Amino acid sequence: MIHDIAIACASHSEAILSANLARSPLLSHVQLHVERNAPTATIAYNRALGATTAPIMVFAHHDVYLPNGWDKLLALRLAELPADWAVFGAFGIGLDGAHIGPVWSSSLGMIVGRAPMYPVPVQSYDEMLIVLRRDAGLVFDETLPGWHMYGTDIAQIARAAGRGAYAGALPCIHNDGYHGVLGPDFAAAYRFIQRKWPQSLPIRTPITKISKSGLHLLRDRWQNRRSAEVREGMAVGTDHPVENLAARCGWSNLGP
Ligand SMILES: [Mn+2]
Repeated sequence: MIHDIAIACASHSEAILSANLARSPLLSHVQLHVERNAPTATIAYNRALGATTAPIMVFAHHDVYLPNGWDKLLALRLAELPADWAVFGAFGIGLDGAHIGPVWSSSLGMIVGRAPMYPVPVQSYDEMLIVLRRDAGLVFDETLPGWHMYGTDIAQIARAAGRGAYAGALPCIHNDGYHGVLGPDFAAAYRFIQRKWPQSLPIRTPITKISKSGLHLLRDRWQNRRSAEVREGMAVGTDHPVENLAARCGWSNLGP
């Protein structure tokens, strides 16, 4: 191992965990720390930080699968990062709004995000997978409620601390189910980011744009309801073996 890494996960379902993240081949030689029954995502992730010591922490959803060789690819990607990096992600939103990936999304039935030739500075992350460098000293903000937008908040925390937040080509499988309408918990996270980072607005996230007026929240909730049927049709379901999804993407072996 070039980098000493640990995987951290907040899970409410042993079934989802065992069908996805727990099947990742790297777990034969990498620690998996699972936080169960945490009240919020940020509390779960800070608990995981406190319970582990690895210098590189990979925070992954329980419905994420890391294909064979993924840790070797991560080591390559981390070696490409500028010295100021504190956070790295598999899917992020560039400062120009570009979607940076690529990752497989079962809810969308496709590979999403550009495959950049170099690490790209980002303003937010999809929460599916976030890499944190422990010696940057950053922690998640436990005043952020619920299970949304902690990927946006940690990118902003890093940038406000004068550190780099990047995304780059780190393929992985997000075996996520169809997402219903954006609920009040999503709106609460939106308002939180809006209040916390006024000088950074607008901030684009993978789902919406956080603006001063907040009109985008209303617009995107409306469009989200309107497009529910189309989006449900795009989702491929979560019952496909994750190894098969990786194989379909050509990602059965990511190692060099
Ligand atoms: Mn997920």
